[in-house]
Amino acid sequence: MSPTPTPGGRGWFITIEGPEGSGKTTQAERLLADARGAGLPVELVREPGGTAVGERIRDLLLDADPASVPIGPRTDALLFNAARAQLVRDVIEPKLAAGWLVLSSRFSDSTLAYQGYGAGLALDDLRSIERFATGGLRPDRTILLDLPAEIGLARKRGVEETRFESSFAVTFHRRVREGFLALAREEPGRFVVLDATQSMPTVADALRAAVQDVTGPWPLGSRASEPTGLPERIHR
Ligand code: ATM
Repeated sequence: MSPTPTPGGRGWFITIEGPEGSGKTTQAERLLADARGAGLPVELVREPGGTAVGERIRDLLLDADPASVPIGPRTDALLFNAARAQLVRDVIEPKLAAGWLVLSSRFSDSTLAYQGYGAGLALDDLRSIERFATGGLRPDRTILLDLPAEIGLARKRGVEETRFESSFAVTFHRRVREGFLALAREEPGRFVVLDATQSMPTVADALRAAVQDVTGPWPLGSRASEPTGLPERIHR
């Protein structure tokens, strides 16, 4: 059963996860536009990033320059979580407290998939760091845009390549994909897995349905229909 929105209550935290080239950015932006169009107070953030310090950490982490000093997986795990801690504190928690729908392109499951399943760090250790960084915040729903590593990497080749595409072998990316799928199997109530090889509009429809299953349908059932003035707080 879908949770019913409570007037003046806490918002919803939805994360979009998936391997490279799964279309997360495009889909997240489309969902944002749809939600805004329906008058929902909504915020889209991306990881790593979303705050001034987070964007600086992003530059450090994703620099594809082969001459830069190699970064180890433990450093990766700590830096991704450092950016996450600031994002949760400065953006996600305040918006949720104000009743907004918060969409995040990647969150903690990416650390488990990339630094855990991909790079081999212990999942228990990563979960402890995550709890410390997020204060225990968990997504209400996670949509996994799933596709084979080879297809995703081919889609991204030559376009916005980061260190993760240029320095990690396809076998790493296969483990990442399998990791995401294993996480989804562990928590079927939180995850919805979508086949990201389908057409963009098909995935967009399924993604919106998965979100509305949590928030209730838009605009009916959304806080936009309540006389609270919330739509005026839509962040543009
Ligand atoms: P985007 O492609 O979503 O911008 O993410 C950048 C990279 O950061 C992505 N690389 N690839 N391929 C996945 C990686 N990443 C991690 O390794 N751990 C994390 O916790 C996060 C949030 C991202």
